[in-house]
Amino acid sequence: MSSSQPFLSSSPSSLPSPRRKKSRFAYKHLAALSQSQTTCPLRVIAHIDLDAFYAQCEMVRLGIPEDQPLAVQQWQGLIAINYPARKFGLNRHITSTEAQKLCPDLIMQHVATWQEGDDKWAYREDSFKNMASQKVSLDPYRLESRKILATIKEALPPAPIQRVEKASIDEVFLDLSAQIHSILLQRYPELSGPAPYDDPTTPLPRPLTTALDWHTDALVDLDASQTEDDDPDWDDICILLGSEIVRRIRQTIRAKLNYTCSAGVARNKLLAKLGSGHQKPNAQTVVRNRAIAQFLSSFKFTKIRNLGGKLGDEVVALCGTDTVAELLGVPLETLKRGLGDDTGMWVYNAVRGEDYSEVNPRTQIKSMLSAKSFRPAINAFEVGVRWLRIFAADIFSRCVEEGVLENKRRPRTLNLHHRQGAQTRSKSAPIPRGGALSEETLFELARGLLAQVVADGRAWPCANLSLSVGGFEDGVVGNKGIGGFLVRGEEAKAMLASERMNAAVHGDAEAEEEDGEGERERPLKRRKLRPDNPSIANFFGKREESKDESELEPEPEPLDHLPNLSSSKAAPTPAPEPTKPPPRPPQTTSTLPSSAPSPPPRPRRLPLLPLLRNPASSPPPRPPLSHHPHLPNNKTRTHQTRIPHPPPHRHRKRRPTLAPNATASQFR
Ligand code: DCP
Ligand code: CA
Repeated sequence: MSSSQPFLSSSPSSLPSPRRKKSRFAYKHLAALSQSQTTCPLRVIAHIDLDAFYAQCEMVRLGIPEDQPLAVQQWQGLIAINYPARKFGLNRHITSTEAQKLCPDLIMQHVATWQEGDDKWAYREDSFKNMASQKVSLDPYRLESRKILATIKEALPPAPIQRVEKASIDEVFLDLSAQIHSILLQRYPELSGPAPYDDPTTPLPRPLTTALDWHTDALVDLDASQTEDDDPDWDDICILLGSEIVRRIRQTIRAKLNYTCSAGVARNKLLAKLGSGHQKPNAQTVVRNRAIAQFLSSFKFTKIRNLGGKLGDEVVALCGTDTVAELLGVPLETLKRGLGDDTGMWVYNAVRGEDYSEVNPRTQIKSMLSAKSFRPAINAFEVGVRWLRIFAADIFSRCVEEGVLENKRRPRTLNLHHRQGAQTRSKSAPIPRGGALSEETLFELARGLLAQVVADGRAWPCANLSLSVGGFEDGVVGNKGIGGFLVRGEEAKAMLASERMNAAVHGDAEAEEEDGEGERERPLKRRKLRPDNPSIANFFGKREESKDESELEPEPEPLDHLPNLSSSKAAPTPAPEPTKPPPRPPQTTSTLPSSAPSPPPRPRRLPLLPLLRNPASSPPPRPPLSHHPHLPNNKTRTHQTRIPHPPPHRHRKRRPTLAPNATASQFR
């Protein structure tokens, strides 16, 4: 039966039959919900993903009407396309020239750029012609991303109830379990008492609810064994509460910042992420537990988080199919034999909608990279130095966002990568700990590293240069710091004031961004990477397939025992850091969140399968599927639960004037 309609209440006033008084869930599950346990069968996870993010940023910045087709241009390519433009068949694989033919009314807004010799990024009308002398800046989108994240966090209760994981520049996961637990206890007093006889395995009383109002949510059709006449149980109610929370968050983002986003609400990250992409733009999809099998059966499994890349290819090769429906028929033993025990198990679970990965709020940026591919290649030290000036300014401004001026965090190492033909050379240096970190410090160090490359010989022509900082350490604001880098008391204040003054004088955009947003997390969009080829060349390569610039933030090689200006001459790529085998399937990410206390696996730095095959890397035991038994069919109704309607939807306001730094010429 289709579930596009909400549950219907056939006899709201009738009493539940005595047979149906017990829930499938027990008091122990309620307790697990309050602790956001990843195996809790009542768990509720949301994934929020901004619609056509960079394109929306430009539309909001420029005050462009919502129905106007717009694409964000990077040199001759397109990197984001709004939904009105997608109706004309535009996508990321076509050039700007082709796009304009398909949609003559298209606004193409070039991304902001750093220009050689400048100390600040800007929007420039002629950027698309100046690839050789300019470099893309994604700072405008990072700024908007931070505002959105702050808005989401403000709309939620404080930690530890709040659990928000920034997954990319325009995506977050929310674990709503603990918040939903407290709402449940308020709204359903029958749940608040202790378990009878203190036995946590006692089933909960059945909800006195027969009809749930899903508002405008896109509900996924139910599994064949389920009908809309089946009474809801607590998992349905939890997901409904989750969908209310998410709807309010989306409305707040829209009202405060004017962005639309899509969301998925489900019992885990895997399903929530599939849900958010299900109905785009500006919609949220609810995947109820009893709709999971039906929902998943329509997908290619390569759409599942972590199954999109090399692992997905391996599974296709092994099983001769790319559909979930067919993979369900492949025995566990076959998957284990072909992929290794842990990976096989993970794939087996994933296609059944099982995923116990946690929402990790402690992701923090671990490194930052600024890079440029030169076409044509560059041939002189002075030219390279001019680019290093830009890279240093770019990285320093991002370090400021990370809180270096307030001693919140500070990078330990600086790395220079230089590519000539097929050869990449890397040099690194420790960043001095005494005193304040400055752009000049980074620049001078970088220049020294480039000089070393040149001294080694065969530096020209250079096709790619990149500078990165890594090894971020947490500092402590005040007088107690780790290591000697902390600046103390009055010195810190003076330094901060002087940097701000400097920023104001030079119109430094980063100073404007010091706007009190508490969070400094800023991973970029996760990209699918080849897990068996962990080299940094992957990031460059991947990016360069479609784009000119590498704006990624790969982690530099570990440099724990750095000699002064250490050198890794003629290194083909930075070496991957030895890491413990992941206990769970990998996250394919090119951003570098570190996660404490249990870091998510970072397969881009590791050969995936050999590690996953390691028996020592067993995933946490999987709870039995009997957590989610089917309900017996019973149509008894009692009363209807109503959750207050959200405020009416606000429409995007048109902005009459162009924002500062806008490129107006293309605005029609
Ligand atoms: N992006 C990019 N290059 C890519 C993919 C994405 O520069 N190959 C940037 C531009 C996007 C942003 O990241 O706006 C977010 O990526 P998404 O994949 O989420 O795509 P959009 O947000 O643009 O569209 P959607 O509405 O499909 O999420
Ligand atoms: Ca998006």
